[in-house]
Amino acid sequence: MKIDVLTLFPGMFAGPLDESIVKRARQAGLLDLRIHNLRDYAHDRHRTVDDRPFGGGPGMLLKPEPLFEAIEALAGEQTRVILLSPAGRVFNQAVARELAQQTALLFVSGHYEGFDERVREQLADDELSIGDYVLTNGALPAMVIIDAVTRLLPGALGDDESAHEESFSQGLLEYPQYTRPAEFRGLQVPEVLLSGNHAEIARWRAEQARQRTKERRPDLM
Ligand code: 4GX
Repeated sequence: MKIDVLTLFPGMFAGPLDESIVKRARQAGLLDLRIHNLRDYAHDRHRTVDDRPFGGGPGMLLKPEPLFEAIEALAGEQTRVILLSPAGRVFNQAVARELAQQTALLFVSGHYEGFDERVREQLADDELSIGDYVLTNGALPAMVIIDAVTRLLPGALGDDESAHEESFSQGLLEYPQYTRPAEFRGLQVPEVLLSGNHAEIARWRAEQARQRTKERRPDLM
């Protein structure tokens, strides 16, 4: 998969995407990830990317010319262009699975009060939010989505990581888990898990997952 990111803060991307599973996916050639500075597409003396809203009001908007030039340069026929903003549809595991099917993604990170509306109308295929809170810009949302999508690319996970879509793919939260020792500071691991009775263990886990989901995330049920 090819992923391009258009941002005013390319430096924020150094680190999170150079570690762990994403690092390995890039090294293995599963993911071709490139970060681009929006300011490189502004051509006036001050490399201006923002301007004041028509009609007045507080704050600044990303102006259309650098965004149009950049997106037209970076997006191919097959590219899904995705704006990051709190006004987008809320990202979740189902959206991650959908994006993992695409050939190429271009994330456009919002900043200031947002984009000139013509960018939305003319260039965006999709607009995503990572949740109902306000960040300083769309760089972290882009990284969150890239991380969640990358681990779904075929071959990205090693054997020990593979099973681990459980929580949301089954639609329930995970059951409680324990590792050794069986007793720690007087705290016992539930007897059933030490029993070796696999049918009973499976039943216990399913029931725990159901209870926990009902208690913490009834919206998932
Ligand atoms: N999930 N932000 C974008 C600027 C902005 C404002 C309005 C477009 C429209 C966010 C989120 C998020 C803060 C990134 C505001 N862009 N993005 N930025 N939550 O809070 O995605």
